[in-house]
Amino acid sequence: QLALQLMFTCFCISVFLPSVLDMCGGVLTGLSGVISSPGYPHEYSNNADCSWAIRVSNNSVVTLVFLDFQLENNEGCHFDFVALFDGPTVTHRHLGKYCGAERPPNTVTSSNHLLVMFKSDFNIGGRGFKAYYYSERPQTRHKKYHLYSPHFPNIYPNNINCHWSVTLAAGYRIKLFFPVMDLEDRNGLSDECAYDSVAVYDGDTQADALLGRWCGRDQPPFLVSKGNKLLVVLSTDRNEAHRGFTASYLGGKFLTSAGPGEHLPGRPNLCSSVDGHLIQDPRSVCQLWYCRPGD
Ligand SMILES: [Ca+2]
Ligand SMILES: [Ca+2]
Repeated sequence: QLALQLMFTCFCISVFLPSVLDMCGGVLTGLSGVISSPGYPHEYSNNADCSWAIRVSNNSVVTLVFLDFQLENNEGCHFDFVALFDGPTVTHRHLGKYCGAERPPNTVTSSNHLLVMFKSDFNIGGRGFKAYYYSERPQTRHKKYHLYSPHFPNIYPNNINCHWSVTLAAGYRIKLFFPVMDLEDRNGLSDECAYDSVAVYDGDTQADALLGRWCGRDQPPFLVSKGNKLLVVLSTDRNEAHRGFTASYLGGKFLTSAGPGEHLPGRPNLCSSVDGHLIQDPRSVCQLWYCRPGD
């Protein structure tokens, strides 16, 4: 019976090294769960070929979050890689292919299926990866989401660094605005937001394009992401704190088939970057945030 069970649960047998039998992959149907490369956190085997088919309840979507990631690096990820698909099979939309040591971004599917594939080649390994997934109901239409600085409307703490990372389903964009902005004023000499500031990045890391940095009572304009991710970072210094900020955002999709930042079909001089194109709400939203002591 054990042999039979192995046949069903073990998608990943190292063909070239018969002595190494790594179990990996499978069908996951829980509301949430953890997956990791074979042998994690020890080095994964060569010639691994694992597939996890994640299926959550109908009308829910899957969010995948990587906790740790270290694979053989190679431009284009041809040797060892993790590939994600927006559906139950590899014929569905490709959500990303990753290798190296940089943690892949959080990924949200557009349906209740996610396929995670891990492959390694014949040599050079790494620690592998560990990730968890969870399912959630897509949000209702025209829902607005909110962020608040810590303790708002009371004064925020000194010496903190807070990150809000907003991820919508692939294909959706984020429109962000700040109804309340009340931070310590800019440095009068340098005219820069040198003390406390809110910065917004057009992606999920501070290496992505900076959309702006604000402080005092400067009201940021409406901001629209190029892709489905935005990062909001609040940094405060050692003294003088104010009420902080509130931010609200909506998600939406473009009317045209042009991707974010692409030219509209037949309109080579128009880029798809206008607020008015936001017409539809995201199927799901993922908002993670944390604060830690500042530098
Ligand atoms: Ca390898
Ligand atoms: Ca301050």
